Amino acid sequence: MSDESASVDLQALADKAISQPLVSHIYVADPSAHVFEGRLYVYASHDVDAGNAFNDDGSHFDMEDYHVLRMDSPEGAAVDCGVALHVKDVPWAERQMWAPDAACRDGRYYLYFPAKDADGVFRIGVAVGERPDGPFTAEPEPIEGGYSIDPAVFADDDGARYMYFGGIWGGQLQNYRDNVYDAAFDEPADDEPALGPRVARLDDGMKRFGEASREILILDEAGRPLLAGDHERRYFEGPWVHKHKGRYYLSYSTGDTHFLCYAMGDNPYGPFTYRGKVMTPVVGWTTHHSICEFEGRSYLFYHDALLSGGVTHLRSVKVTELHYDDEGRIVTIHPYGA
Ligand code: FUB
Repeated sequence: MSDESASVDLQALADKAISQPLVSHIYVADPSAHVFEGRLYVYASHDVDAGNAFNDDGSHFDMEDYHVLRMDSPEGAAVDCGVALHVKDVPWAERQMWAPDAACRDGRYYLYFPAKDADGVFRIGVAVGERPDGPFTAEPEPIEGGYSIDPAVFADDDGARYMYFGGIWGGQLQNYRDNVYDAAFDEPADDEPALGPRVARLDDGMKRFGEASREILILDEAGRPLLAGDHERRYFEGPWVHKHKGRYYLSYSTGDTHFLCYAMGDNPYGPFTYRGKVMTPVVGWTTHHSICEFEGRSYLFYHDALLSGGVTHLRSVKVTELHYDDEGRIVTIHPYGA
């Protein structure tokens, strides 16, 4: 994972950028947006420069806390609600507070987050608060069966909540098979099915899985599993599930090819069939998003590294409207114009 933005004409891209950072006094990334109590809340990683070397493990993403942004509308100003949770207040976590998400049930709010434990293994934890912007109090132990990175919680119409998670390379998903960890496990060969994200229904208490997580299958349009060598389409990290006109959409990052892609399915567990790109690459190595409806319109929350001059671990959150065609396909967004 290297910083590939050095040779890019950043000023030309800045001139054509379709959106501006929601906040510019700090760097924030990995936005998970939700409407709670009639307002938009964006749960984000808080990027800092810890001085670590760039590598494929993502050691340069060494974040310590989370900030929540609040907006009255997608066009309105974003208010930084301050620190919602710090790694020093999470008993089991050592470092690298990566992409979070949040959910609400029965008037309480739950912040879900990945971090490395003392053994350098990513776990997924939960912290509980009384308000959408926290503060949140972390549970003493990570969620049993929650591992790797990038938790995203989807609330279905029947009230069930599902957590999607997992990311390869620095996110360590390749070290698991059937929920068993072994550092010797690796990515499948190029001609084998790619690893998919995991999904598990949360129990009603929201702090545990109600079942063992299972892998999600992503198929190509001919019904065959996407292959591990298909880097333009295969799952890498950053899952997000939303529903539109009764169909389930799984969107995600392709990592080293820097696309946001999506696949469609008929239920929360999949399989999902690949349908195309949500967004073409942004400035910076990572691309990460969420999709949120507000007052009948759909919005894509995403990040890029333009404000930092292309420093890949110093990112800014942005938002733009997202559109569907008549067949429910997402119209591809070009962050710096078509
Ligand atoms: O912010 C750290 C990691 O970068 C996230 O967990 C990934 O999704 C990528 O955005």
